[in-house]
Amino acid sequence: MAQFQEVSRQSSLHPKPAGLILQYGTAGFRTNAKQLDHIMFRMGLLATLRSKKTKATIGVMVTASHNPEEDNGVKLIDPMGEMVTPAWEDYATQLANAEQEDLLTALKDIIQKEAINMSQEAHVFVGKDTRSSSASLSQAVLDGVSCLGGLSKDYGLVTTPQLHYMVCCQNTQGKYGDATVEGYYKKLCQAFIRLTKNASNRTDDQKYLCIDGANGIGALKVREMESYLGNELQISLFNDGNKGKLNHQCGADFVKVQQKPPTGVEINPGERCCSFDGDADRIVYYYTGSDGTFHLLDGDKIATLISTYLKELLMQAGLDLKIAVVQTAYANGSSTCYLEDTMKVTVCCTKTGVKHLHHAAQEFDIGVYFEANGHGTVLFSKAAEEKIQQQAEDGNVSDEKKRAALLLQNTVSVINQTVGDAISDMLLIEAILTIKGMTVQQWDAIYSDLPNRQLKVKVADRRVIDTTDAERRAVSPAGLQEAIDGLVKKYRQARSFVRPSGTEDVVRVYAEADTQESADALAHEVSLAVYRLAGGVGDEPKPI
Ligand code: G16
Repeated sequence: MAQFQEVSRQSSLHPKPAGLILQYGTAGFRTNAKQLDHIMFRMGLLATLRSKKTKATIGVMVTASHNPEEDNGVKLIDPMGEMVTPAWEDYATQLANAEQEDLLTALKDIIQKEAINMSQEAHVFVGKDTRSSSASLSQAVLDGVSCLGGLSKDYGLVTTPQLHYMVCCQNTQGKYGDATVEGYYKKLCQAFIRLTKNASNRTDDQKYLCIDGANGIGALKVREMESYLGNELQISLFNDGNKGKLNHQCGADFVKVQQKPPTGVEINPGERCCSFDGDADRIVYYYTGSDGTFHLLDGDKIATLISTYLKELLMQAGLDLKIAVVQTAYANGSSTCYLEDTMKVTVCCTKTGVKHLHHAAQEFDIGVYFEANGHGTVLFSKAAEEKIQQQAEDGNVSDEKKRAALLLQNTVSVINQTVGDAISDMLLIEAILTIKGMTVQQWDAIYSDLPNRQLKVKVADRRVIDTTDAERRAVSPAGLQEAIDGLVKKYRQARSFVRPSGTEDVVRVYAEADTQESADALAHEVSLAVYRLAGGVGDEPKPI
């Protein structure tokens, strides 16, 4: 077959380093960019097969999100804008790891297992972030698509959630929106303006927001979007990529893990600030107090704000829809208590990775999902969207109910339901604060976080750690969980867990306790246990 001959020919231009083994992880393949050319070519092939199989457009995003500039990676996007299914993640790993001479066999194996009709048309959307390696790597994806006869559309520089959005728009024949970057801005900004325009007494100060763009694609896209926002939001953009390095001492991951403001941002006390990550699918908020103390509002606080707002609106609209919040083991214990005990909403816990949270959130009328690191969105079931629309259009309901239903309708439109999206989440949060007339300090005061600490430990092979119970308990190596249990008992209100990262070559350690000193001490002691029992390399972890 001519297509296979073309694959053979082109694959020799994108050779796999012999013996290199990579795994499709938490969010696709991710490692040093120098090792990824063959992976990108092969993911172009796989996306084409997935498109033939689903008879729909598939997305391929070249990005390593929060990782350092020298890394890169790739995420595959399924027809409705969601992450690719686990079975296809396995195919991705098989295809990625086939030695050069076995590539055609691995490819044919997938075609046969999935009974793919190779004469079916295929369409693939490709996007990339601002890393210097992204241009040639996204070309390798395009090469992979073309040699199997697939048709590609290269969106060039876009945020990850923008590409998810385009794929969904395309496969819903425009029902979700226009599959263009302009269409994305128009849909979100118009909804934002409709939400905020009637808010009374909103001062210029309240419209002011300081954004840390992590020196990445999010900064470029915020600049592009500004003109669609009218005067409703006044943005000061820092770390826009003009001089700083991507994700270096800035961005959502840095701010969340280090619990301090990013460099390169001028923050005045009390001012509302937010940070995006490298591909703009995560966001965290923060401010500094007049005494200089740093206050972080992470994914848990965002989920709480959004679910409180939605619950109130549903009540005002007279709609009986079930809201649930989906979190991971990293969720601060205080947030879970507040959501369950005070707000009385259902809370679920899943493994790390938006694909898991997204899946769980689909089980409810309204599923609010957020990882503590600021990655999340809200999903509305089709039935929930229909009920909201009926109530907004029903001529017989009271003005109050109608007003709330209209707000809900515009809230649905401002949200990118395909995946966590820093830009969409930011507009939603800004709208909620405006509608509720709430300051960032009042939002922060909804509950107080338990002091916590996250650390990384280097081990020879992080796969020796296996976990269960949504990653809250380690089942291997032997003795590790018992060691953690013993250490946790020494502190008050304490909790700790460890898990291998799916995006970096490290083991992550999380600890929380009643004081920062205790959380720090517990995180350090657990890190030592990991180092000793799971094959730590390099220097022993030092106290914080
Ligand atoms: C990705 C995933 C997130 C996950 C994060 C860290 O984020 O999309 O769901 O929380 O990696 O994962 P891990 O702890 O396994 O390294 P991003 O923003 O880097 O794509």
